[in-house]
Amino acid sequence: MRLIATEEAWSIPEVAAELKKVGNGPSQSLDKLLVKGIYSVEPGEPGYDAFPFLGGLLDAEDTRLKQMDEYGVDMHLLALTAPGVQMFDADTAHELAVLANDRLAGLTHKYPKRFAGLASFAPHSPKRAAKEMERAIKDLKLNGFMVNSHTYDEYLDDPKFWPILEAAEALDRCLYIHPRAASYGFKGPLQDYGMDSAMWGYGMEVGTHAVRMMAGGVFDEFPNLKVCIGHMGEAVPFWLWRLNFMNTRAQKAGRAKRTKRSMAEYFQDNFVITNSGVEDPLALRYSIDKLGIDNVMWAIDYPYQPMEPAVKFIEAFVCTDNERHALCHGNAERIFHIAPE
Ligand code: VNL
Ligand code: MN
Repeated sequence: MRLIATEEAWSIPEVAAELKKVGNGPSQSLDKLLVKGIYSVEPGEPGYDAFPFLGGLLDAEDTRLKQMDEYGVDMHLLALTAPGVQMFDADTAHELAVLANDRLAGLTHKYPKRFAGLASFAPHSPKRAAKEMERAIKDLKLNGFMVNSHTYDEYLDDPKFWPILEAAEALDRCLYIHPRAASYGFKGPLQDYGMDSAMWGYGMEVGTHAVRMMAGGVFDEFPNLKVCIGHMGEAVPFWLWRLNFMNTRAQKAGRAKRTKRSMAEYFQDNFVITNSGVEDPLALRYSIDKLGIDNVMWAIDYPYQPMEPAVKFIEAFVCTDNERHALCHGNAERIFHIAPE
């Protein structure tokens, strides 16, 4: 069975060098905890071993491919790791997104059966971002887009970002919303006990982003836009019944924007999810039964998540042949325009 892993993190030295500056700089963003840990702590300094990911992020052709061979992973859908270019100033962000996209396309063209790629863009300048998105698909033949949640505390339901959504819809490519740490106004109680991280804060941040987009009527404006969220849908599938019920009530009470369709319909038609970093068979079964098998894809979240257990998890997952085909590669091929074998 062809195995395509759909949320696989990667980086380039130029972005790592810029993130090192962020880690050593005055930023008050909650992302700084992770960024400093990965990019700014030198070997031997305290905390160096807490975030041992830089080697795995910068490597595609060496250890990563060897492990893919060892565990039978055919393909990684790579994307520039969070927070991507979104902590940089607008021009630096744009230049590094262009560079990362070129580098990523180099890998996907060198290894067309092993790597596919989600393009980066700098949301700071939405029109310029839309042009880079077009270049990434039409010239570089990349497979879709990734954005790391908020940009300077602003979310994609804000019409200022709509040129980006318009481009994704027009290019017929999925926009993957990956976590980063919570925005400034959202960070208060997440600052303690490691809750800023993938443990809890990341899911709250992206789940909130997805709900903002649905409640904000984004999909009335862009009915064919496809958004992917990872980590088993960042808990949204589990909330869906109540979201739908309460949003309907809030609309009647005049507290929520009147939308053409319901949240249940938007989530069904405009979202797909991956199980990145969640190896829980009950959660996967629930998500498939709730959303439909066409809307769920397998992912590892390498190198933040080790490859071997993620493969063992999907191999052991009890499902029909049809479901396995969809989860392991069929949906990824369709949604990310990856050539079938
Ligand atoms: C972590 C997990 C970080 C998954 C990630 O991106 C991620 C983490 C920065 O465990 O810190 O995609
Ligand atoms: Mn990830």
